[in-house]
Amino acid sequence: MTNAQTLTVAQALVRFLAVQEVERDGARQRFFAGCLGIFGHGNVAGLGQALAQHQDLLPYHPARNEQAMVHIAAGYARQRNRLGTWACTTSVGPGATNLVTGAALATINRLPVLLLPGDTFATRYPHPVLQQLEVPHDATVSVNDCLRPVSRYYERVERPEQLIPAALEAMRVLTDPAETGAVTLAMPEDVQAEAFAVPAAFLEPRTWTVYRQPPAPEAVRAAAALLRGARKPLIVAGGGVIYSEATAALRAFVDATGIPVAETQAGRGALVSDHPLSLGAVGATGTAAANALAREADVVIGIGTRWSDFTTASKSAFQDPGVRFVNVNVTGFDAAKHSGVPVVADAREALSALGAALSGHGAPEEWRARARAASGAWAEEVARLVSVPTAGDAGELPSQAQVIGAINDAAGETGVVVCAAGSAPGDLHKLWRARDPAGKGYHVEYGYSCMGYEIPGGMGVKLAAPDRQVFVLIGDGSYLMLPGELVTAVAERIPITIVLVDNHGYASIGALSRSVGSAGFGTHYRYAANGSLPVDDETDPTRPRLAQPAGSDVLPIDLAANAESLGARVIRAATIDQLRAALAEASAPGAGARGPTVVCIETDRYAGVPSYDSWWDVPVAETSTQETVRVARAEYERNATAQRQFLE
Ligand SMILES: Cc1ncc(C[n+]2csc(CCOP(=O)(O)OP(=O)(O)O)c2C)c(N)n1
Ligand SMILES: [Mg+2]
Repeated sequence: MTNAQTLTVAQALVRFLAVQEVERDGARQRFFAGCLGIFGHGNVAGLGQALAQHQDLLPYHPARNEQAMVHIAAGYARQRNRLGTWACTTSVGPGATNLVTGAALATINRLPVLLLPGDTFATRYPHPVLQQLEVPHDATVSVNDCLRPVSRYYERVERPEQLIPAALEAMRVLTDPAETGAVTLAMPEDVQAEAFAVPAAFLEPRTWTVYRQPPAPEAVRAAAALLRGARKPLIVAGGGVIYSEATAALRAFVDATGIPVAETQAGRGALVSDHPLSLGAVGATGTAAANALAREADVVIGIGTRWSDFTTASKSAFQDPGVRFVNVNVTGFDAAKHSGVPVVADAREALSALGAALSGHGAPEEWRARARAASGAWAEEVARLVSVPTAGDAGELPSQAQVIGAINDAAGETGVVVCAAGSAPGDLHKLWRARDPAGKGYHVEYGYSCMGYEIPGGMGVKLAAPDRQVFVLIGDGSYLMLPGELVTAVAERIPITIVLVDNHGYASIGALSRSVGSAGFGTHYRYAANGSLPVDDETDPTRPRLAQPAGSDVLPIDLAANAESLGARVIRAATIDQLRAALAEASAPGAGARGPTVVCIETDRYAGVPSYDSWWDVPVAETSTQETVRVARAEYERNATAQRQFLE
């Protein structure tokens, strides 16, 4: 072959990844910031050698846990509106299977990440190798097959030549907004180190253009006809609005039509909170404003949303018997949901086409006035919640709402809040005042709601947007899942501020447990007393408290000391004033030179933010010897009658 170079498969892959670029609207950028990894026998000789040889082309950064490194890549990709990511390399066996949770998160959130797990020998000669799963009836199976259902593209590169089509397919999927997610190229350890003649063209810079799919004219006409007849139209903005950089187009559409906007978790901040037609969060964790208008809406335009059960309040949020949906989405799969008019298109293109088709026709003035009033009343409710301590049992401790208010103030217009699981995502969804016009100030991973995402996700955000301050809000439970990645933040000097909220266990699932009649069983980080786990006392359901059996003391865990021992700078705050001072100190110029700052604060586990006429379908036991469960079941059955199927 002419114009070919002899390289190992790993060397060819590293050189290929280093020169991939992505372009949208004429702006071009490098697609892979670098490669994250943890070495073992399955990748140290192949990819490890290639990465060492080509550090100048593709920077390598060691992580501490494989799941976490995928979260770093996903956080980065989301902050970059999917126009950039990282490759992640692992050994065979446990290193590879640790990727599964990260891959699922990326795929569910439709975020591009490239996974390069090592794999067992293509030749099979030395089998079984260390950490190999042997399946007696199928020699082609390895543990990496676990990655198939959570990958949008999967390939095992069993011959050197196979790298070329595999790498090209991987790039096609990663850069396609309709297909993107985790992409896995499993790399047998012998093949990684094998040399072959690599065509020069494979190693040349390559640009992947992200086209903006225009909507079909018939779809726009059908959607516009529905909207012209609507008395109570409502927009539900999802992550697609932000990824498409369509927030200005959304605002222009709203200003022209007067249609109010409610937001999903991924779409939160698509419209700034002080816009008079911004209703904020909708659904199970929705605001009083959005939930009230959703209940009555007759035409709902979902833009870039997958309609998760949190958004639809398990299909109970929209109660108009004739409610119809218009679904603007890059994927036909999501556009077809709820029997909606499918507008398969890029969000920005669709908004401008719909705006033109409506040519000034908008929502009736009465409905706009309702929306403005609800939006204003909600802003007042937020101000109340973040300032007044909602005294629970412990009384003295700050509430999580107050913590969120302090972070919101510290973040200003350009800071980014990062969160994923626990009670904080719901509180943030409701309370956060979104101020960044591009919608990049709010980053709650709620597709997979994965405990442990917060710290590595926040690191990815900071790497993607070094000029923004990043505030990670994390519960004690989530912290304990993956604290080790703090070491990576320290090693890489990534200056993020982590607010660690200690409420001695799972406030979120504790409240959910009480609502299904199980009194917070198994959700406290406390000693068992006489063989029994501590539970909550609900004699007064408006003021739950710990039943406090003697001996069920809090565990002697010092999370601040833990963070300190991993190399982070730690500030302990006991009050909201101290928290505000700590956030200011953490954000002071030069403060982050050493890396991450962890601000620890204890909060009142029982001081929750109310749920505003919403519901989430979590089935309650149909029969039980416990009276609390029977009461919860009756309530469940009453609530479930509000569920709708949206068949027309
Ligand atoms: C990896 C993972 N395991 C389990 C869950 C289920 N879950 C959701 S929230 C939660 C508790 C979170 O505790 P913490 O971080 O302390 O937040 P809090 O509920 O106290 O606000 C659990 C166990 C999850 N989302 N992710
Ligand atoms: Mg907790």
